[in-house]
Amino acid sequence: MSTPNATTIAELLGSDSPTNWGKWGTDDEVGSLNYLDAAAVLRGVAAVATGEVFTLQIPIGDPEHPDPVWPGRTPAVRTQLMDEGFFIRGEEPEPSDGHHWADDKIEMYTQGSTQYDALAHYWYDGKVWNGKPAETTVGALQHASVLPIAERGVVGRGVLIDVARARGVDALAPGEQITLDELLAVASAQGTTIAPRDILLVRTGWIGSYYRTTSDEFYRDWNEPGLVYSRDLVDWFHTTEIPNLVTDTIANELSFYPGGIQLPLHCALMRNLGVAFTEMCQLDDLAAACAADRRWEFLYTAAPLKITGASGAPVNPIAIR
Ligand code: UVW
Repeated sequence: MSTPNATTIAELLGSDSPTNWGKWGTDDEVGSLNYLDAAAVLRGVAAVATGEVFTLQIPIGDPEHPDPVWPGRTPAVRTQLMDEGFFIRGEEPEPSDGHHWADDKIEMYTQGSTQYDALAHYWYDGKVWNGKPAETTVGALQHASVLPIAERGVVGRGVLIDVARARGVDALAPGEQITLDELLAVASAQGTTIAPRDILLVRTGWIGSYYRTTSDEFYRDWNEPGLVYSRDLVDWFHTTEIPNLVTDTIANELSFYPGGIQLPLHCALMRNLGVAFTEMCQLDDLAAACAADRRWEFLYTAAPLKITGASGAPVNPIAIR
């Protein structure tokens, strides 16, 4: 069990934290996404009622709002490499057939926008998802990179639990915690059943707040609000067979704990249970539509970019109500 006053992830989680290692074979790289079988896909399709479509990605490379990133990372930089200006300035020879074109490139962290984490993105005790050695991450993720998630795709029934709306705020404040009890109470107040194998979307309003404030304000006293570690929460994810946690924060959970512990749910859910993490989704418009007709279930679909060996990859998930 967990050690009181823990200062490491191993102490906090204890030696009996549940795992799904080996459940889908020793070489599995997509973990709890295996729960999204054909029946789960059809349950998602059955949740579509009105046909409204919501894209959940935040913009990449918006010069007005540099992409929000975990401190220490830098926002994406899009560079224009070719456009009409090159012809106007005589820097590009005129093609004989009259065609002109535009080209550009992006330099960015693979974790630097709305993104899927690879299951081997975060670990403790020298082992990543499914018990593979942490040395498999050296140079590139040889096991459980984002590529197998990208190749598989993610489709299922999504449910949105709108904690910010339930609290009557635009966004939770830094360091505010969401417990399992609150998550289930909000679901109940919404009249939403979180069924086994549902893709869980939790709204804090946090990323939406980035676009309404200054960078200084957003990054001040950095401690993202979100789900807080408890053994009950981990057991609930385990028994409810949640395949995918989707939130509107940069790292999907409360950032920091006493004792210097950072992001323990990355370890308890992603590394141990194989729950896929989708981070930095813009959920505000979807939430408004859900609140308008009090229907928080939908078809959720996503496929991150296929980047070999990467610890994450950008994605533009789609929710269809
Ligand atoms: C960190 O790794 C700090 O967070 P994320 O999962 O958002 O990349």
